Amino acid sequence: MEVDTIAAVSTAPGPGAVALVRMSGPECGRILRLLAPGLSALPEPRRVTLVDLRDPEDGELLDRALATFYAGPASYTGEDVVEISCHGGALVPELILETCVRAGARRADPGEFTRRAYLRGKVDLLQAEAVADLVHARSRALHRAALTQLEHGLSARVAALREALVHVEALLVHHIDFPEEDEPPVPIERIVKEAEAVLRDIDVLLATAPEGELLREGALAVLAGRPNAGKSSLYNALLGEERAIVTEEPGTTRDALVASIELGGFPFRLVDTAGLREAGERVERIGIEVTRRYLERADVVLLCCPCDVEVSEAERAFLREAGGVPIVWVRTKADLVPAAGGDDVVADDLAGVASTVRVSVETGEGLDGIRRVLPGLVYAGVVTASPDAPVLTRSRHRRGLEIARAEIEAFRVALGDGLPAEVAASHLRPAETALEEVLGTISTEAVLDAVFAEFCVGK
Ligand SMILES: Nc1nc2c(ncn2[C@@H]2O[C@H](COP(=O)(O)OP(=O)(O)OP(=O)(O)O)[C@@H](O)[C@H]2O)c(=O)[nH]1
Ligand SMILES: [Mg+2]
Repeated sequence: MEVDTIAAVSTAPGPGAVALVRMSGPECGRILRLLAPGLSALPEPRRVTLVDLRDPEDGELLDRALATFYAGPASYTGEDVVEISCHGGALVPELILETCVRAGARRADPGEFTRRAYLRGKVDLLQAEAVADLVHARSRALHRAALTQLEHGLSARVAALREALVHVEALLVHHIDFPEEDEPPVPIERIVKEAEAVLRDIDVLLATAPEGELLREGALAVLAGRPNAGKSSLYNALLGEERAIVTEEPGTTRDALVASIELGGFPFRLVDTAGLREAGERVERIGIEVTRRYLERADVVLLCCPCDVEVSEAERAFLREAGGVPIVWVRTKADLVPAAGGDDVVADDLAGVASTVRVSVETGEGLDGIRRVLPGLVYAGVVTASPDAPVLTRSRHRRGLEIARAEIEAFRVALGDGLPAEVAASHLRPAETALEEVLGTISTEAVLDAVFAEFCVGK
């Protein structure tokens, strides 16, 4: 395959002590030598070398930097790679990149290094995705899932599922045309059992998908309640900064505010909303409408009500009618009421409530309780799973496994209905294909474009 040499600044733009310029492709060794005329030969692979980088046209010094040459296939992309650690900032890395481009390299597309690593078999598609997740991770939970995926955790599981299917197929072939004098045919029941085992394993993985997909976006945790309940105060206290305006006036918050936050190692999008009430002027009413929309999408709701007021009928109804979404019943301003007092709701009202917490932003009481409670309510499966259990973090994975599942189920039903084994067998190939697509052993340009589009340039 004819490949060109790509180059990019792999570190984030902006001031920084050090930046990395990376090249991959057949020309990168030649380009390095062109930029570093002091080198009498290409540096030994994987050996960091101090070089003066110069503009080949006028010999002007660009930077004094560290260069490392990796000879393919023992490199990130599998091709020859050069990495230049230079001084950071807006100018130096860009100047070096520009010089590499003038010397024959092409500016890399987002994710192109990892795409080449995939195309050369250095990583599978799941590992390539894990690289993107690792770079974007804002919580320890996604960090852990990405590392597991990078270490082949998910790939190994999906590959094992595929192997198991191939085995089912082999048994079936044996069942269909065993030679007379050989062992007797494999009983259909055994084949069904093996197919069912694969279904169970797929279900275990699929069960991780809802939480796994949330790991990448962050679960929506909505602070709601009457005006003046202390929602914005709690929002600020959890974020550790004064992000929302707090006043003693009811109806302070109008627009919903969203912030990414890690609670107990898990990612959340915490939303502060306009207090719920019937009255209020136009802007506030619009704000309340926005609150309602957030409540419909919430993964968990923190319903706030001060300890020093009586719980309203509307609040009781909210608690009782809680749908599928877990609700945390938060009694705010706990400092105003001595520990035991202030709870006038009854067990009946609390039937649908997942957890109750008393908080005070004055004393800090209850804040840790919220940090502890929320991950368990949204990410229960991931919280209790072993740390290196694979998790499905993308709809791409889920869809692939769902297709495989449906085909295997159809296979099982067909055998159960006594259809000829040859007919049932027609479901196994599509199931295998679906798993191969998840792994990326087979892929289309469209899938690759979608996977690598979310990468940054230089990765
Ligand atoms: N003593 C005490 N006062 C609090 C506490 N939390 C909030 N307050 C006060 O309660 C008032 C309302 O607080 P906010 O955080 O603005 O309440 P809110 O629910 O966001 O109100 P709206 O945006 O109007 O719906 C302010 O005067 C806060 O200082 C608390 O834990 N203890
Ligand atoms: Mg507010």
